[in-house]
Amino acid sequence: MSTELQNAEEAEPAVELPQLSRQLRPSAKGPVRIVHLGLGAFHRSHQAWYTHQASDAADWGIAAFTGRRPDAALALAEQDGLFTVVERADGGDSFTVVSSIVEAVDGADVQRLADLVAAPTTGVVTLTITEAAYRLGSDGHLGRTASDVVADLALLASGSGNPTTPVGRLVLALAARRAAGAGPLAVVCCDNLSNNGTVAHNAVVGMAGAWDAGLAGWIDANISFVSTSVDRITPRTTDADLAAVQAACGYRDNSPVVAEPFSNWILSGEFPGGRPRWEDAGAVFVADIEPYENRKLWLLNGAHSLLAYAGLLRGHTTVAQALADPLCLQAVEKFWDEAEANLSGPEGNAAELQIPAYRAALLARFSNARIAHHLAQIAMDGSTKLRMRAVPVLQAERAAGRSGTAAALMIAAWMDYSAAADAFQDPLADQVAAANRLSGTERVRALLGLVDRALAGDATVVELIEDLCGTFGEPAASP
Ligand code: CS2
Repeated sequence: MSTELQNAEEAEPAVELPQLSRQLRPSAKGPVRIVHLGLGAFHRSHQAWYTHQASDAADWGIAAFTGRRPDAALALAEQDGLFTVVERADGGDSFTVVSSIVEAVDGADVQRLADLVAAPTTGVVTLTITEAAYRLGSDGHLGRTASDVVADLALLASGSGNPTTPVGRLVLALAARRAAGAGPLAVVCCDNLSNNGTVAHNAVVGMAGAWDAGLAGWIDANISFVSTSVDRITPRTTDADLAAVQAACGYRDNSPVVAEPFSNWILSGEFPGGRPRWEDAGAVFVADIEPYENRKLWLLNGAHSLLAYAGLLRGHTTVAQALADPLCLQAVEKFWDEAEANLSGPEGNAAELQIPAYRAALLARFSNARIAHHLAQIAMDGSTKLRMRAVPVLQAERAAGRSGTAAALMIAAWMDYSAAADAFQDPLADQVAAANRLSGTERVRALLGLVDRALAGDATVVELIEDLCGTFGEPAASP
């Protein structure tokens, strides 16, 4: 059931969204068949939006659990799970009320999560828990030394108390499903990681196995980990966005989400517990996802990270502003050239990926000045993001006998930013701060080691990155 509210005249004035919900949802809410971890703006503009548009949406209600923002559940629950997607194009906004979320829950309610995951009606678990939340070690498996992972493993072993990491919570919920004999389901990772299904598998089975080998075996036999490439630029919602929805639609929505009109979802894997007809909203199912993942992670996300670090060092605030700076734009174009040289399509042919058109579209998407996409938001968790966005391109360039200067520049910009930033959010923030207390080559080697140990052992790469530091501005003096 979709309601397009194109302009103020069509909407009734001053209606509260819960009241509106009775018109939008005259029948009972759909049953929960999807459990989501990581209720944030991106989940609502992407997976919830695709599910809402599926022709069988009425059968596939979503119960969404918050991660870092428990208040998001309260705000959404107060309006019956309904929220507005504002599609913000260069030429104006359009508004859709999305009704696929039927339950919004504080992530700390692990009992509710376990009950829902254990229900035989649940067929899909989707994840947007951030790249850093998988606690990936440099070997691609769960790093078991992070303090919250250690604490969750102790909790699971003792059988008392609730895990706090999303992976720990999911492991406990899957144990409940096993105990209930509810059978197989699909875990669909929607975070920006290469081979994200495998990453999710390794994290979940890694934590389960450290607790109970039988559970790890059951997960391997019963849970399908689907890989996806997800795409929709979704900046943080602002008070001005709330006011814009009220002015245009005539109702008060405390949880709207703003996104670009473009969206893309490519998936690969099995759905043993069924799934909504996401293809009705344009989702694509493929056998080999890697070429599409690399295209998106390197070209879109890689350019984003480069613009974030370079742009912030040069005093810019948003993606559109950074892109308008010739020095930043030139760095992006050069990085794209390097990335493109290492991309190939599913049949082994780069032309299949239509990269020139993809690049042109990205330039248009990034320059949408009506989307205030803050560089500071993209800059977070760089030590993890660079592993997906810069490292593979740099490695591929080195393997081809080239320098990989543009990819190295992204890493150098991150290093400069890490020393200059007032607020630096990263899972390895303490180690980054310690590395920044070193100087010269030692500092560069230590920082690079946090991103990729092998590259840090390559003296040529360390020297290249050291030379590139300072390109976008000098970092502040070490504390
Ligand atoms: C961004 C992504 O914050 C980031 O790191 O690069 O969230 C990006 O906006 C999305 O992947 C777009 O699909």
